[in-house]
Amino acid sequence: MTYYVTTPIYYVNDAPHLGHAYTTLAADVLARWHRRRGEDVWFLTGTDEHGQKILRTAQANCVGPKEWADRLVHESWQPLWEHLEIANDDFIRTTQRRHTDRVREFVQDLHDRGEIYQDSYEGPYCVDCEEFKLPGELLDGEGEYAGQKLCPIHKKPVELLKEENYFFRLSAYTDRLLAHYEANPGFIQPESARNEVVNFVRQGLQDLSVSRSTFDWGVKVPWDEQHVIYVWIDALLNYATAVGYNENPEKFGSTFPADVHLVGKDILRFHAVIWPAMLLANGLPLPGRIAANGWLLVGGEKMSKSNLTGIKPQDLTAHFGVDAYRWYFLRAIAFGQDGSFSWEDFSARYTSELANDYGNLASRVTAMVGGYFDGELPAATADGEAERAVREGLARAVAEADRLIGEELDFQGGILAVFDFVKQVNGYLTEQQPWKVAKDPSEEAAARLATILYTAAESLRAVAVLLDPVMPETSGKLWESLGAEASLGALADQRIQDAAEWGRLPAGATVTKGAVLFPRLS
Ligand code: ME8
Repeated sequence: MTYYVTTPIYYVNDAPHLGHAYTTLAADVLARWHRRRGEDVWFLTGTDEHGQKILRTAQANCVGPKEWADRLVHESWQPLWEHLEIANDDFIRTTQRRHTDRVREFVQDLHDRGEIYQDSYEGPYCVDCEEFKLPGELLDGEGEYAGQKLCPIHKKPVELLKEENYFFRLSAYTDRLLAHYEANPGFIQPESARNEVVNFVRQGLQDLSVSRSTFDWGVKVPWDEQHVIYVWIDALLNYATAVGYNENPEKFGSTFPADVHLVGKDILRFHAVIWPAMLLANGLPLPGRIAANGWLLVGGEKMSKSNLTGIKPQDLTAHFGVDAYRWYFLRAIAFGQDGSFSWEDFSARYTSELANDYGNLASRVTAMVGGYFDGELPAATADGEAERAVREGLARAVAEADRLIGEELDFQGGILAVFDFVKQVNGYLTEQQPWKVAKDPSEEAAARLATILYTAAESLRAVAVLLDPVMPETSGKLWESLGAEASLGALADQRIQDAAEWGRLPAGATVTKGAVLFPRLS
C-alpha cells in the first residue's frame, strides 16, 4: 500500500503566506521521511477554486473566476512550492475535469442512496470560511462593526443567507462517527483537537446544506443544474478524485484512503466530521489520521489573507535561505500548537543552532581531514569508549527521530533528537581535541587522530541522511563534501535505517571543505 499524505487544497483568493507554507512544509517533510524509509509514497497538494469567496475576489479584480484562479496558481502558488522545494507527486485543481466529473458522480451516488434531500435554510454565513455558522458561536461586533455579528475566526461580519438547498443527512452519522473516534484513538491528532471534535459531535450533528443556488461558480448538481455543489463538499473530494476515484481502480485501490490528512485547526471539523461522514455514506474507507496544526499568529491573531496580515515566505527565504526556512518553522513550533514568528527568534536560532552547532561541525571536520590527511578520510583503528558513546548517541537519534517524525508527526522533537546528536559530536571533538593530538608525533597519536576524524565524519554522514527531508539542499552539499556519493551512491537513495548503520562511509573517501552551509546573516 502507498503511504498517502495530503495538504489542504488552498483557496486561490490571494497569494500564499507563512501559514499555508507551514502545513505544506510539514506534509513535505513527512512525505520525504517516508520515502527515505523506502516506502511507496504519494504526496498530494492543490488548490480550491470554486465558491463565493473566489468569485467575489475575481469580480473585484475585474476578471472571470477561472482566469483569476489560473493567474494565482501559475504566478503565486506553484512557483512558491517550487521555491520551497516541495516535492509533491500531484497538484490538483478543483476546476479540472478529472475532478469535477467525479464530484458529480459522487454526489449523484449519495442522492441515489437517499442521503440527500431538499429543504430551505436560513442562517449566518461567513464567506471567508465558506461556512454556515451557528448563532451561538458568533461574536458581537464593535467599532465599525457595532451592531453586527462577526465570524469568530475572521472577525468580520457574517451574512444572513436564505436559500432553497439540498441537504446531506449528516445527523444520521453522529453515532457512527463517535464509535469511530472511540475505536481509533489516533484518528484525530493532537489530543486537544480530538477532544474538541468529540465534544462537538456528542452534542448531535445537524444536516448539512450541500448546494448553493444564488451564484453559479461551482460544480453543477447533476440532477438540478440550478444549484452548484457546496464548495466544501467539492473540495474534500479532491483527496479521492486525485487518486483515481471512479476512474482508475488500480491507483485508487492502492492509494486511498489517505494515511494522513494534514490540516490547520480551523478546518478540522470539515475533515474529522463531514469528510468521514461523506465516506461512510458512500461506502468508502476512512483515512488513517487527521492531524491538525496550530496557527501562526500575528499580534495574537491567526495570520490570514483575508485580514491582510499574511507575510510572504519569500521575504524570509531571501534573508535566511530556503533550507533554514524549512527547518525553522518545524523546529521552533511544537506541531499542533499555535506559534508566533519573529525575526529575532529566527536569527538567534539560525546563528546558534544552524551556523554554530551544525555548520561549524561540518566545516571543522572537513577542514581537519583536509589539513591533516590531505582530504583522504582515514580509517578508525583506535576505537575506544568515547567512540562507542558517539555510536550509541547516533543509534538513539535515529530511533527517536524516526518514531517522532515518521509516526508521531512531532517534527520539533525529531529535529531536536538529531541536533542533540550534533551537539554530542561537537562535545566529543571538544573533549578529544584533535588539534592537540595532531601535534603529538607518536604513532599512537596518529591512530587516535585518524579515529577521531573518522568518527566525526561518519557522524556527519548520518546527519546528512537524517536531515535530508528537512534541509535537502544542505544535506546535498554535505554529502558532496564528505565524498559520500562515490562509495554510497546518491543521497536520495539512502535510507533512514542506513543512517544508524555505523561505518558506511569508507576510509579513503575524498573529503573537501565545501561551501559554508549556513553563511553569517548580514
Ligand atoms: O481552508 N497558521 O483553504 P485556505 C497555520 N480551501 N496554518 C495556516 C494559517 C495560519 N495562520 N493560515 C492558513 C481552505 N493556514 C480550504 C481547504 S481542504 C479540502 C479545503 C493553512 O486557503 C492551514 O493548513 O483558507 C489551513 O487549514 C489552510 O491553510 C487553509 O487554507
